[in-house]
Amino acid sequence: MTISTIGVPMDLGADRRGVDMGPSAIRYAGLASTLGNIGRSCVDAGDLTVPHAEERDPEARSIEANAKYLDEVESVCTRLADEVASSLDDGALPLVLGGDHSIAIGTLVGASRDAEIGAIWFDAHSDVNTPETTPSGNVHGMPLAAALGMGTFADTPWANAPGLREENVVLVGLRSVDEPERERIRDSAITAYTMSDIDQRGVVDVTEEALDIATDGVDGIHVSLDLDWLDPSHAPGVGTPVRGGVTYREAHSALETVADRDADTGVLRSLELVEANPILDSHNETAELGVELVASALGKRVL
Ligand code: EXY
Ligand code: MN
Ligand code: MN
Ligand code: MN
Repeated sequence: MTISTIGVPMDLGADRRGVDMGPSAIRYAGLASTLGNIGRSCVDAGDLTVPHAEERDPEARSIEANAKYLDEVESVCTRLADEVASSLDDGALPLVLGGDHSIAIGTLVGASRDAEIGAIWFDAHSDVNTPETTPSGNVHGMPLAAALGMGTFADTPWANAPGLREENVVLVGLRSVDEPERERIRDSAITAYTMSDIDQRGVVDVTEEALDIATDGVDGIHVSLDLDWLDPSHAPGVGTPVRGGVTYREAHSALETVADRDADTGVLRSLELVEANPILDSHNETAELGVELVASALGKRVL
């Protein structure tokens, strides 16, 4: 299956410059040649246009303080949803390159437009804040809540993923969850594995179970890989690092487990790599790691 790369140079959801350079850094790290080397054909659809913070009226910004730049996020995510849906229509596997994690709203909406999907969320954070609960106003802390129509996102149909149900959403590797997010997860049908679960059971066992839950009764799954899932010692180039994340080998093992399941049952429909910030990185190592992990998810093996 052809991989269709879609770049989204978005930083408005993180209110932080630098993460908008993520798609460029990931391509520079050798994405196309790496995928070519594992025998995957790859078409690059280029980057979506994303407005810059400096083009915005500061007054308008403060009005939207509980969800900064939500109008811009809507505009970008609506275009991204169309791109993702059209890649899938063409029989390709969309690979979305961020940018901050707010873009997952568009990916999930597009991926579930004509299908029932599950989602596995590899992330330090749970990303289920809403404008009522957010401590930062940053939409990259809200994409799962938006896609699932939680809180005031019930009133923003553009952000709701039509074929995604809480029952098929699995968070893996949590270690930074805000109190209102904790309650929201408890009250929902979302499954969540913390770093303690990974410590105790091992990352392969946890990922196998996550795959069982995400794939139950759906047409396929979306895998969203936030680079802050990894320990900052391996992935320093992210805007919201949290100590105590997965190691280099654990991350590869998890994504190889996804690839094994995909080889058996063809479950992987879409993939996303977000939060690489080259300004905070050292010699582009976080983007390079991201490329390696994408390759593992898409079937790279040593032998
Ligand atoms: N929970 C915090 C907030 O909502 O502001 C931090 C969210 C960071 C989100 C990162 C990208 O995963
Ligand atoms: Mn920019
Ligand atoms: Mn995230
Ligand atoms: Mn995160």
